[in-house]
Amino acid sequence: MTAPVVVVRHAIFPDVLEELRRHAEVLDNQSGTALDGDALAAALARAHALIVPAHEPVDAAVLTAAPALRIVANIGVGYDNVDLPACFARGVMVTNTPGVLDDTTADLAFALLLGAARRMAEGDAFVRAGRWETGARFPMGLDVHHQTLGIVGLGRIGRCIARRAAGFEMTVVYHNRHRLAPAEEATVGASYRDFDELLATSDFIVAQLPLTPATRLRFGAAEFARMKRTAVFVNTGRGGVVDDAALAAALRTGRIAAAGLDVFEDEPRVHPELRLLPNVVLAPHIGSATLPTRHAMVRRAADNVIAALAGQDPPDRVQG
Ligand code: 8YV
Repeated sequence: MTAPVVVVRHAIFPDVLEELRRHAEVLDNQSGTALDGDALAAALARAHALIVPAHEPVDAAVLTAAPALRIVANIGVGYDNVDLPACFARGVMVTNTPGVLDDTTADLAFALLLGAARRMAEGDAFVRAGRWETGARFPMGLDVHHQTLGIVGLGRIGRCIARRAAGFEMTVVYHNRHRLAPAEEATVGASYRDFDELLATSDFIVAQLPLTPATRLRFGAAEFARMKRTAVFVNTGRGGVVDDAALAAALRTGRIAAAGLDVFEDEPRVHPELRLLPNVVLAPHIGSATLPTRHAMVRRAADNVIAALAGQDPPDRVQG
């Protein structure tokens, strides 16, 4: 019996590749550039499984080019890059990599929160430009300790952020589509607020939302107008939940104080105004970007593929 074929478009950890090779023929691509054009078409034509990073579109065209496909394994917890209805219509399973990146992403959320509040990027630029030596004064930052943190999207990553906030003796409030049970709220140490109240009363607001039709552009001019003028906004979920032009305007006009952003509406392009503003810390979607975490994500994606090719239900199957 011929071995199933797994297509991996980007370079992955060699040990995971070896593990995959024990179960399938792997059309891998350890070069620095993505498999593309005719090479990709030839590979997809034979593919039973496809492993992709969470920023790579898997749409009807990709699925049509892969008639034997059984599973799309996303390297990421988010899967807004995958056309789920098109996959499910073809009986193609979709998996993600939940859990293994929660703490790493929460660390970055807090780094952006602290960096924006204490003007780290500006301070770094101020020192590098030699302005400190000239006796120039550096503006004051904002306290994080003992302030109120509002988390919009208290999922696994949101809860890790709440735990970190406890270390800063912050008051944590949250807003979710579905309120947690009182016991869970007590465990997480967060109390529920409706959306507008959270926006109006929080000193720090972290958006930790997946991108869905319900969350798209959830934060626009009206939402920023409800926030405190001293508010700091952080987004480590998906860029599409924020109107970047409205955010830039709110930061430029002092409607809110600062922001820390790891994700953007039209990644990797960043709204030109955001790039010019001093009171925003910008990161290139590195929430999960540590070696141990990325290795765990790729390993998880491979495990999902190995299970599916063995006829088992993959551990991280996305339900339709
Ligand atoms: C990406 C992420 O996977 O997990 C997610 O949903 O957004 C990230 O971890 C990573 O940036 C690779 O694209």
